[in-house]
Amino acid sequence: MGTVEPQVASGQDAKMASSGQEVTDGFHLVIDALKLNGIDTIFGLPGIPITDFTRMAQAAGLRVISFRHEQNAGNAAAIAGFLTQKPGICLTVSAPGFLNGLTAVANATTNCFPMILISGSSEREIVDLQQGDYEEMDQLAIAKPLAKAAFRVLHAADIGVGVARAIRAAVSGRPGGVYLDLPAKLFAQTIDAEAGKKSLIKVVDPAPKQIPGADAVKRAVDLLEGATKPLIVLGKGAAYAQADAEIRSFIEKTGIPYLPMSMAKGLLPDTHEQCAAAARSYVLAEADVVMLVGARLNWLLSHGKGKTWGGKDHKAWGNQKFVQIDISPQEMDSNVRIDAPLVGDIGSCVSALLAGIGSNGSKPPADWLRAIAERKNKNLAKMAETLARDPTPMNFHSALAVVRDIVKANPDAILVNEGANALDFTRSIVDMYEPRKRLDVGTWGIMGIGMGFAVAAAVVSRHPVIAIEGDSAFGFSGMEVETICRYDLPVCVVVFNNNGVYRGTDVNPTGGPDVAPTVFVKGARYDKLIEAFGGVGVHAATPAELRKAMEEAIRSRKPTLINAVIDETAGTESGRITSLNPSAKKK
Ligand code: ADP
Ligand code: TZD
Repeated sequence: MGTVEPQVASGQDAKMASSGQEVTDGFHLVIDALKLNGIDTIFGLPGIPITDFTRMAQAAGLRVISFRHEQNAGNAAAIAGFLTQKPGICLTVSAPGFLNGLTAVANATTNCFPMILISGSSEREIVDLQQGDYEEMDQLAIAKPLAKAAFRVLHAADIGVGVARAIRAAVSGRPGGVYLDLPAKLFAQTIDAEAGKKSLIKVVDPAPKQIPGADAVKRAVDLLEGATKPLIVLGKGAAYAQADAEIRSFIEKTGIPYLPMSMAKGLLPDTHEQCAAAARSYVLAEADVVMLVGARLNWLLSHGKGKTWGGKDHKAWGNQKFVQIDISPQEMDSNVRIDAPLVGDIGSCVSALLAGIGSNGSKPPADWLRAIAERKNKNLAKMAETLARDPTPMNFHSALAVVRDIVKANPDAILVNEGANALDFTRSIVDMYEPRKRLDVGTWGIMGIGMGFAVAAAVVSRHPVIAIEGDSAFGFSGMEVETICRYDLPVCVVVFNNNGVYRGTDVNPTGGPDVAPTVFVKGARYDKLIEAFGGVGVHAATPAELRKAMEEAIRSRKPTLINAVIDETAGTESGRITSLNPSAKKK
């Protein structure tokens, strides 16, 4: 191949080796490898040893979005991956920057979002002898248990392979977070330019289709066709798969009622007549055959058993049979028996099912549909009554009645959502109309995704973004309002300010000067925060004020933060999952 021996370039941009041979270096090879694979954006935070890398990437035409904290850059990369099916890239410095980004990698892996965390690292020989280098840490070893895969590149000639492996690991099969360790020395290594170019890999078919077996398809079709109370559960895997037309066609052709998990809302409009979300507890307990499409039977679905599913006690299984579509074979039987596992990518599986049911697919029995419609209408009427109230101060419902209207009028806007009550109420009150428009705390219920998700959603979609944030949740990533202003992103942050975590009413039982652990500064003005950076801050104490401010934010596309004053007594502890709090036996 005629490579020159790797050497450390003395200048920043060594183009010619002493022999006169044209050379390239690690910096340029990483950038070229990313570009070759269609990566156009990097989310990161500069510093040793990647500062020059960020400059060169920008000079090379990549969009480099700089954050104020790596966790937010990592969350941005992860959700960019979810939205685009291309791995989102997060770039950080060594040890502390790497660790800040690592939470996002772990969260991405947990949620099946494809991302690659690229971190610079310190001198291997010093790190491995633990001699105390600047930002010393064995990053690869630490990343391994939290990432779907982790790689290190030591030689410039291996950069192409390293990037290709990272991309494949992130997006193939079940997507996840990948770590790519790039030691400082690698960036400055030079090799022959031609050899470097030849060493790069444009990944062919990074997420190959996985076609389900014909027998597995038949088993699933038979089970569904024999059902008297069928139900489909759509998960965020179904949203990720971008098989929107196939999924909609299958649901409408079979007439089977469906339940969207949080981030699958909008795959079909929430107002679709087959949507059973408003009769959730009824359909989960009553259905006789349930087909899971890119949704796991984890805690969010009560592990497929217990009272939620019609079981006698918390360990008991219900009477339903399950069909499960998932790209991961190991997901099957993880919590209860899966009677008809359908392993493959969702597009291929749903297409095969569509072919399998043919044109004579019979609709579910009318009494099942009628029973669901009755519950649904009753619950929707009850909700409409609650939403119509106009209490002072605002509560979650009266504020969300506004958000609901705004989202309805702007169905292309992306809704980011975190908090406890602010999350649960938004999920149940605000209808979504288009796929992949709702981004939230996901499988872990993690706080802190808000501003990272909002930045990435605006950057990759160019649509307006509305972030509905509990005041506690907002605090985890709030400094990124500067980032939102800096890049002039069309993001409207609404802080549901009820003076604390869950609510603002706890008192210190000792009567001492410290407030209770869940309480924040009363009457805080989060709107002032964004004004410091030139954004629009609005203090909204009534639904009318909130509506006006949100309408203006969407219209103007200006970075906006609305401090929405919510009754501090309105929330409940941990929102809908109060029961997960261990309660002390000794009072
Ligand atoms: P939710 O929280 O919405 O219920 P989960 O994150 O629990 O969703 O489940 C998502 C599932 O989707 C994972 O088990 C993952 O393996 C699966 N998945 C992701 N992408 C695909 C795909 N393209 N085809 C099939 N399954 C997929
Ligand atoms: N830390 C992290 C990273 N994730 C978490 N989920 C928590 C802490 C615990 N937690 C929740 O589960 S919700 C929440 C915390 C701190 C905040 C709830 O308060 P809020 O929302 O102000 O954001 P509401 O609307 O007042 O309930």
